[in-house]
Amino acid sequence: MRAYWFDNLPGDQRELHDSGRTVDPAYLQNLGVIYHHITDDADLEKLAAERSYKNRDLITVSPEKMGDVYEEKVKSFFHEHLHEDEEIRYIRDGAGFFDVRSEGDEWVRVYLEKDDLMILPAGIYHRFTTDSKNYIVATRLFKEEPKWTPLNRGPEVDVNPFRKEYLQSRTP
Ligand code: KMT
Ligand code: NI
Repeated sequence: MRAYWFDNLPGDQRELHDSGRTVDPAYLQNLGVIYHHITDDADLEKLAAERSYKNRDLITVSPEKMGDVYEEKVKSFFHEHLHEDEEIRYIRDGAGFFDVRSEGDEWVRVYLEKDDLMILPAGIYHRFTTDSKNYIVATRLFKEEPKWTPLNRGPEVDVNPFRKEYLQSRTP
């Protein structure tokens, strides 16, 4: 895992967009983002049990797996959105970028590779993209029923109860 401020420069979303300014793990923690490096199945099971993640699936995002719709999918994952539940991703192969909004509404880019697990809190605005290798395999964990509905950023979603609760949790 590596986190840094997104450079906001034009160019393909899959490029690094590294401004050269690092974001430290404590800052991510303040945003409510939880990170673990997990190399042992037992540790994953422990975390899943502790946090009541009862369901999971495995997703591969690649042109080989997705065919013609790959480019379209990658663009859609990159639309800024939030969920009314945690988003948990455990990377099993390849790599990708999760961008999360900072307190000042800037993008923090989080680069995740194999064995990285990240939990995004409900209500945080974020987006995802593969990197220039166009390949990631991830386990998606969820508490109850899979609820993948992305709520795209906009005036209505800005006042969503989960958004409000998230903002309150961030400001002491
Ligand atoms: C998401 O939430 O954007 C995704 O599930 C993308 C694939 S997970 C690496
Ligand atoms: Ni999401």
